[in-house]
Amino acid sequence: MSERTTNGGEPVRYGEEEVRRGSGGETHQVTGGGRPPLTTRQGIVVADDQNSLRAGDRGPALLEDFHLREKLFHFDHERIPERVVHARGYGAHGFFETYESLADITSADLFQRAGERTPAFVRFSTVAGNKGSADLARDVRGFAVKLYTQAGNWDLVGNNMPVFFIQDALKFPDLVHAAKQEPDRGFPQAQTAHDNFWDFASLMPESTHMLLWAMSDRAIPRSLRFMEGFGVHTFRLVNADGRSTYVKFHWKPKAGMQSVVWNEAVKLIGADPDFHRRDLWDAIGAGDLPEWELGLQLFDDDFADAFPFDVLDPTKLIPEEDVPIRRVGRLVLDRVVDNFFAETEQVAFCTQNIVPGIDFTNDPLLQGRNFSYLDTQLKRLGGPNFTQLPINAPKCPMATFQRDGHMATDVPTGRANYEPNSWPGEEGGPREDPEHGFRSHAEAVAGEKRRVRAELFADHYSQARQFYLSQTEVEQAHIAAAFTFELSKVERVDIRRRMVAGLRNVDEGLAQQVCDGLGLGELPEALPAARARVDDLKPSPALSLLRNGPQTLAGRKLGVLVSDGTDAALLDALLAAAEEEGMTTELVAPAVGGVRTSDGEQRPAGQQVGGGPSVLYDAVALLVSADGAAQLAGHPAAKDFVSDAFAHAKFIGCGPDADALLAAAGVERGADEGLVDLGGPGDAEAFITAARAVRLWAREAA
Ligand code: HDD
Repeated sequence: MSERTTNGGEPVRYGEEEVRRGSGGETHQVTGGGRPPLTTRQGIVVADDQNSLRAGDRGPALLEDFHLREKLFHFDHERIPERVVHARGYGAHGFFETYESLADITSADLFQRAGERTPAFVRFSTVAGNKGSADLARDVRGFAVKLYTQAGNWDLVGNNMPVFFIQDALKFPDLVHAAKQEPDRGFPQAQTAHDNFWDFASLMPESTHMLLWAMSDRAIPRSLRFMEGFGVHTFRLVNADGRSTYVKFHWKPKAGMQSVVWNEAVKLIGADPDFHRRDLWDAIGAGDLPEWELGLQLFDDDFADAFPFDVLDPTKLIPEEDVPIRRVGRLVLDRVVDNFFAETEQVAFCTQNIVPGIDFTNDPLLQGRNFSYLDTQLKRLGGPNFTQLPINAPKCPMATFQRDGHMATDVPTGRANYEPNSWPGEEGGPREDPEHGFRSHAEAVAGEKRRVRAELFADHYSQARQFYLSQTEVEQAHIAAAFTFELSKVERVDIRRRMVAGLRNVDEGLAQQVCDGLGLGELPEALPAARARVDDLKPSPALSLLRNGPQTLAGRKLGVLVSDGTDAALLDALLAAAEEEGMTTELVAPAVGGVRTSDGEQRPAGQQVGGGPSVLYDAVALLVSADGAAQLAGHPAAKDFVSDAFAHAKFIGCGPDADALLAAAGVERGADEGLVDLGGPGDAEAFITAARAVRLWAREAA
């Protein structure tokens, strides 16, 4: 043990776990107790991390203080450019498990052996907002999957919507400029509810189908765990004989789909800007592992030729009813990141990362993406060696003659850094492998060099209409409300009118509702359509979120409002029923310290009522004592807890003594079947069973 004196005059001892004084007299722990010594980046052990080196007690800092300089230098360079789109994201590790061999349709190594697991990393994201924006913004969600296969990395860089705004990558910078904050004023942040976006969108009829998706509740998912993912483009699978099959990739959430309503999203943005990432972190931490099945839609040239749209057009989908989805494996996320920056930030996806057995098509959006992703990483990650970062490096053997560059961490050995070479054995380095190496599908290509779009790309409204007609009435109403909300934020009336004019080509009823909602007066004349609509497209029930809801509360969260004197038996019965269902539960109390229940026990709360609004939960219960109800009736946040849950069509379990609170919130006990009494035996189970519908949409329509 050693001792020394700080400039505060206090003795300090080293060796065992000790405390010492900084200049302000505060205490700090020093090394010992299993903690390693703090060092500089050069490995020099730091003796004092509280005071910079100065000449005299009150003198200037000294230039020779390498610890101070190194620490500030590194801090000054901590930030890297955020992604130009999809800046806000959250990732997790997991694996993909193959159900059955797909050797007949693809030679891709990961699809050869049933039961085989391939490590995976997934990053979910919003598109338009900056890195610090809120999770619940109305936006498309990125769904980027990196699969570290034994034959190299395969990145499936998709979204939670199966189509896209534009058909040609040349328009991507315009789309993103229009969607992000306006350049002169630097706002609005993380939303498309502004003039520039709708100006562009209304001038680009090809965006119509995607706009319908973006204005649907798909754009405000309840959880990243409860949304679908799509590879969007048509890709190819190629088997060992070189035979190609077209494929569309789908991720189907095992937990079912679920979104929030817009008013809820607005409140969630304030209540918890990290709602989605916290949910993912918590679920994985609790062992409730998020899971998706990989679905393939497989089709051939004959189908493609007969399909009324071009399968290379990324603004079109192929309805599941036309080409059924074959489920071929599952993706499970089982590990949160150790370090957000090292993994989630530094992960670099690229549509060009494909493996033998998978290939591109000529989708013009995909072709442009194939350039853009590699290019953007160079800027964002600062050099060509980002592939050597652990999160990006393949987990299979890798050997290349690419050398040097900024931050190279590989240490290649051997004399040859070129080929062909005549150095023998290992000295000569790797060689190409005609048998196992990647070969492009030998597609015949011919044509005049021109800037054109294929004729079938010109139908911008048929599938938009099909999507709209495939929705339930509730979903259709939400779409109309979303268009109305967004266009109401647009200042220029001519832009509002132009958009409504475009919507007339989708559905007159929708256009009329939006027109009325905007107070536009007369419906504007419909925009001319470049190609006549195909009007006999059958609705596709698979496109409806509500028709594919969970019918279970597993993985969902119950919020229970409690007070001192809450009936302990009722509370325990409810918590047990919820846990039996696979829900997580949280007590919301007047103070986070908790409440004393009727059995005299002190129960800590997860939230205090001001910080635990009902938007955080999928269902709520009011298990307050009569005194508690009376007190909370005067508490604005408690009243909102109840009235919001009601307005958001949630199921509400009403304890026997909750009347004063219900009345204060303007909610009548038993007014509909979503208000379930909790009091007698079996009530808790009955409440959970009823709440499996997740929302009582009839309440919204009433
Ligand atoms: Fe993109 C990021 C998905 C069109 C250019 N894109 C990015 C991410 C996702 C997508 C999920 C985030 C990756 C991550 O988490 O790191 N992008 C899509 C989908 C598209 C699409 C599904 C249409 C089907 N993207 C698209 C086009 C271009 C780009 C047409 C350019 C021509 N995308 C980029 C990018 C980003 C990106 C600028 C920003 C950060 C990054 O790549 O790594 O290169």
